[in-house]
Amino acid sequence: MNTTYSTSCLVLTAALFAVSATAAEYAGLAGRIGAGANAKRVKELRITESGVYENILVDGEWGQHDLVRILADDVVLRNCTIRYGQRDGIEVYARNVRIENCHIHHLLNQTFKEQKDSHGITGRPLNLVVRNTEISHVSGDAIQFDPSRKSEPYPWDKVLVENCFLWTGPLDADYAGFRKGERPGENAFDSKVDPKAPRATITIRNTLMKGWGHGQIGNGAALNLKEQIHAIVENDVFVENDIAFRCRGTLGSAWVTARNNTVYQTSRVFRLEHNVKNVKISGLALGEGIGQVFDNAPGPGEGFEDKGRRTAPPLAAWPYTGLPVGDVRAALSARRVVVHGHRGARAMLPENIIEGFRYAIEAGVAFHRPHDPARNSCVRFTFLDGLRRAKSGEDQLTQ
Ligand SMILES: [Ca+2]
Ligand SMILES: [Ca+2]
Repeated sequence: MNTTYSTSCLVLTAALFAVSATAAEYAGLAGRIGAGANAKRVKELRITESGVYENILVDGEWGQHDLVRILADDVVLRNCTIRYGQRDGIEVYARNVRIENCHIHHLLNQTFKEQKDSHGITGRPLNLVVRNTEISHVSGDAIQFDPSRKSEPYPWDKVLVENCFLWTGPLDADYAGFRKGERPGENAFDSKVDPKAPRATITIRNTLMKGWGHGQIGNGAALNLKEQIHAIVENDVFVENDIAFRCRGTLGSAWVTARNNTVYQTSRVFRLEHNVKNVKISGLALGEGIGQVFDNAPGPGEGFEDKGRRTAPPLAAWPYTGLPVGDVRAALSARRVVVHGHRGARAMLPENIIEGFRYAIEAGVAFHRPHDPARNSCVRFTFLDGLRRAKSGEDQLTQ
């Protein structure tokens, strides 16, 4: 750190101002969802060719069939409403699929007492994005992969869920075999994996999960993370759940990275079962109505971390389709560190390149003061407690 690498300083300073100007970040819907008034109406949709499918109302009229099946690669399904079925909403057995701006609701199999799964989105996808989509009132899971735990022709992997609203609550009327007031559903997301498959990955971010548990199964949870997966759960908000994170160590153990999540009105925030490995929590914010943070059954195994709690913003009154994640920078006890540049070979180290700095900034570094030649330091920052992480070179960034 003897020499300032001034090019790094300039770029870094510019990036910082952009971050500082960011408005409140939301978990939940980010725009209009569902089919329009002029939508084509069908009772089922079978997609066997690549392409864009949009503005379709798939109303199953309570038939005992899956409403949408995506069986071709390279498909976009958007601005559709999928409702009123006694089986699944969307099955995806395909690669490179995007589901966005959809409204999937009231998929109710059998009765509340004789519970059978109807999922919002299920199947065995590879490279799936689900974005700006609301799923509610399903008798199984809002999203579940893979119900048959298979690897042929490929196992499920690489799923991104963002800006979604996955919820349940008491039914406002009778629907099919369900009665008014019953609360259908198991989980917002539930994982099943072929034990011989590589670890499947899913990222769930900026998503609002509400109302799971208290219903059709015991230990009902928003997230039922189990078997051989790595789940990255970040910038999500959980409201009114029995359990927010149910993390399970059996059948290969789930790995769970939970960053900057906010939880309200939840009996148990984490239920940690069977020495579940690599549960890494950072920046957890707990708001009103929290029972216990950890329900250890019996608790975490190796690789457990819990760093840097935040304070949750006040909970808005229902109804809402999105909630602020909270300003991850505001509530933290500040700590100053120096991020500095180098010349020559050290400038090539990953922690000293602009990308490394940019990563740190995105992780929540706040600007403190600019270039200080007298101290040979490039830029000073206020580093946010709990966010001291970087792709590499954490020592450099946290002094
Ligand atoms: Ca099905
Ligand atoms: Ca389930």
